[in-house]
Amino acid sequence: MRIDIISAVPALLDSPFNDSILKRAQNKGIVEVNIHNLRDYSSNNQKSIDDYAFGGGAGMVLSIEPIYKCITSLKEKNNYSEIIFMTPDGEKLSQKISNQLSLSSNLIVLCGHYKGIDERVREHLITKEISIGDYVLSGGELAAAVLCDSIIRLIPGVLNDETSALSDSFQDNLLAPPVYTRPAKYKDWEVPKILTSGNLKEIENWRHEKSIEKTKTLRPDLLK
Ligand code: 6GU
Repeated sequence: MRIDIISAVPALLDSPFNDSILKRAQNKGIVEVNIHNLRDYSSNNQKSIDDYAFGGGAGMVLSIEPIYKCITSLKEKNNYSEIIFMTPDGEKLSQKISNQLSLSSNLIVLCGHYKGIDERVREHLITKEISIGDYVLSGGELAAAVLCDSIIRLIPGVLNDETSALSDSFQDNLLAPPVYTRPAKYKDWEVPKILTSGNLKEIENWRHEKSIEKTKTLRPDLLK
């Protein structure tokens, strides 16, 4: 998979893709992430990428031209399953959406910034709009990093233990069970006995019960 992220503040995307699982996925050649600076597609001398809103009002609006030029040049070279715009008024991100997008060939992810974006971008260039929750961020970059992380970790071969993405919280509408590691006793705090029993079948049952218990308590809405 190839992911092209278009941003007015590309520096915000540096570290999430240069560490840990997302870096390893790229090093293994499973995913190629390219970050594009919108300013490189500005055609005026000042390298501006935004302008005043028609009809007045506070705040600058991202202009259509640099975005059009960037998206068009990418589409000439690659085929994309979706051209996604990160925006708080998009569809709320869920495990289901991430699962679907992880099966894509290639994706373009456009980060919004400032007050808004020329609506014609959304009318003519974007195929999907995604929000990461009901709160407002200063820009789409952090949201894009969240989206890409949730997608990339699902691609086969990215996680060492292939089953570990399947046992994540939300994959089966259940929260993940608690986990423990050594020491089995720390001060007065002991690990549930069953986990050190070596009885794999019973441990499996215990984990499933705990998942249900935890979901009932913390997220009963998931069980509906
Ligand atoms: Cl995708 N962008 C911004 N700016 N704010 C958000 C968001 C996205 N998702 C939730 N809040």
